[in-house]
Amino acid sequence: MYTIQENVRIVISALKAYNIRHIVVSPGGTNIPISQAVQDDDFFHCYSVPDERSAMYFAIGLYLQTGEIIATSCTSAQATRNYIPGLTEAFYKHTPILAITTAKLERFQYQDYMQAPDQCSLPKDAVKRSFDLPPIKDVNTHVQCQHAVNEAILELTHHGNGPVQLNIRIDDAENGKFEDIKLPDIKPIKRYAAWDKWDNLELGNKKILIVIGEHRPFTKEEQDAIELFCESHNAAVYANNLSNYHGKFSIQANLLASCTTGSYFKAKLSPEILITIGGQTGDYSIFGKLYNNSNLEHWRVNEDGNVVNTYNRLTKIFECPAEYFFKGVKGTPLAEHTYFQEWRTANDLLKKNIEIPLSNLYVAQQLHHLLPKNSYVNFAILNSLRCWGYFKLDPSIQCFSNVAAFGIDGCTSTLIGESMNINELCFLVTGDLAFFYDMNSLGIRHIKNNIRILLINNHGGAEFKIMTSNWEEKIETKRYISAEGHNGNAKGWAENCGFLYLSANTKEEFQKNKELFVDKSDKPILFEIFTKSNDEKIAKDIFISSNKIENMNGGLKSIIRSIVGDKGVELIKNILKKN
Ligand SMILES: Cc1ncc(C[n+]2csc(CCOP(=O)(O)OP(=O)(O)O)c2C)c(N)n1
Repeated sequence: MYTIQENVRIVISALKAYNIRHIVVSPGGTNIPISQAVQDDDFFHCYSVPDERSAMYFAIGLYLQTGEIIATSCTSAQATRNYIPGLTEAFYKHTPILAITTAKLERFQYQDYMQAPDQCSLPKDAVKRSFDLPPIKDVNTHVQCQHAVNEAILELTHHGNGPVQLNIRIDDAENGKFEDIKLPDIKPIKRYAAWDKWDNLELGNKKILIVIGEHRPFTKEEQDAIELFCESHNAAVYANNLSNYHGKFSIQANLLASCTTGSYFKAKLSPEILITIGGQTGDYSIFGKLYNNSNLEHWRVNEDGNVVNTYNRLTKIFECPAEYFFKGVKGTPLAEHTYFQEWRTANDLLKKNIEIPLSNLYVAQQLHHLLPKNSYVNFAILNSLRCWGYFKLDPSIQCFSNVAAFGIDGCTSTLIGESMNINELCFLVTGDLAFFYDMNSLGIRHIKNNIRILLINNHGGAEFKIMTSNWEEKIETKRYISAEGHNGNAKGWAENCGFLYLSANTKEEFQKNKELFVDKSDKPILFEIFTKSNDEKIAKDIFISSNKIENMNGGLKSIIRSIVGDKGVELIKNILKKN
């Protein structure tokens, strides 16, 4: 029998999963669901201490003797305040105490409601961190609670021990309701420090996908370590332009991830172990395929050791540099890399030489292979990033984008910063809203001749036209969503700032200017290409539909198509139909 309040049940289950056995309980009404759950469960060693001030010091004593993490539980109102003296001692004593406080719903705070003071406003030297668990109403609050509980418990011993507050919001209306329900299944997340033993990792011959987020170019040592790891395991590396990784087992498969259905991906391409390194990917396609994917568990490798559960499948955190991790995980070289082959075969079948209208995607298709070796390329977020992500650039080219906070506000400034101390060409691919947002940066007096700005002017945020294309009958997008009709063109400002200005309204004009744009010049160059926002969407749709892999036979269809061509496929279809 447990409370119907799921946030409480998650906490109880987590205490058991992380083997937190000792709990000091102070009496009260709001924490009844917790007292009820622990008092009849043999797993817990319960101690009753009515005075919360004393309870917290009592918990310190328990820790000093057992060396184990200690939990405490108290009711709402003044109870938490009386934890503060003991918590302060625990904070400076580096004592891992999980202070489970219970509180009224947030909407009652500061409303003269009974027993509803703000319980998360503890002094900064009382707990390392404080977590607030809302009542669970849907999948979002469910994930939020699970995440907070995991993070709170891991925080108790992260970078030194210390107390942590877990504040559970209790709905008074549900407080007296208990049912014959099971505790939810909580899988503890394990954090490994460099000095921990890693010998029971059970990598076996599992399918392993390493996803590299944004990353500055890899050192040879880093790349070698990843490659050796892949040699010894059935691993593939999913890298996009921002990963700046070009090892033997890497695959740039952004388009593939966009073109496969979830079921095909799960059957063929899904890893069993997902290892992530680097920063954010900015890559919605792969995110969509990995998020909540029940085939996989996620191992995060990062020096920060933070509980970053991007895909909602996090099971292990390795707090170390990537190179250290890949060197530390040993294996014997494999003869056959079936998993990598699976990715490569599917990826090689994609067609990119497709007729599409003048658009950002067309420009990427026509220009990506012409960018000089060793240049730098930056992408404004979303549309530009996605279009260019379908194409692999020369490995000597470094790529960046402001995908960490996803702002369109500083794309040009970032590029100009990159260009300062080099002579190689530095390209920016940007839309008009992003460009005009940061247009004052063109006036920075340090700008050199190596700047190349490719401005795709579709007169607004085409991204939102693409995003809302299925809703167009219901809502109008031009005025405020895509914000069309601002800014005109960049000619006057570009020339005022000493740029050579090129422009194109047609594919022919684009083709005529493209060589000049990627060549050396005694001026920085801005190339403005005017496209229709509808064509941005049409180009993307053609690209995706030409490569769609919808079911398990999709791969087969693509193989046949690659052998006999589109006409051949039609012919075979007709023959099959007739029979
Ligand atoms: C500072 C900031 N404001 C708003 C947004 C939301 N936003 C994301 S993409 C986008 C539209 C970008 O339009 P544009 O630069 O013209 O590129 P397009 O989509 O047309 O290729 C906006 C407004 C943001 N990311 N950053």
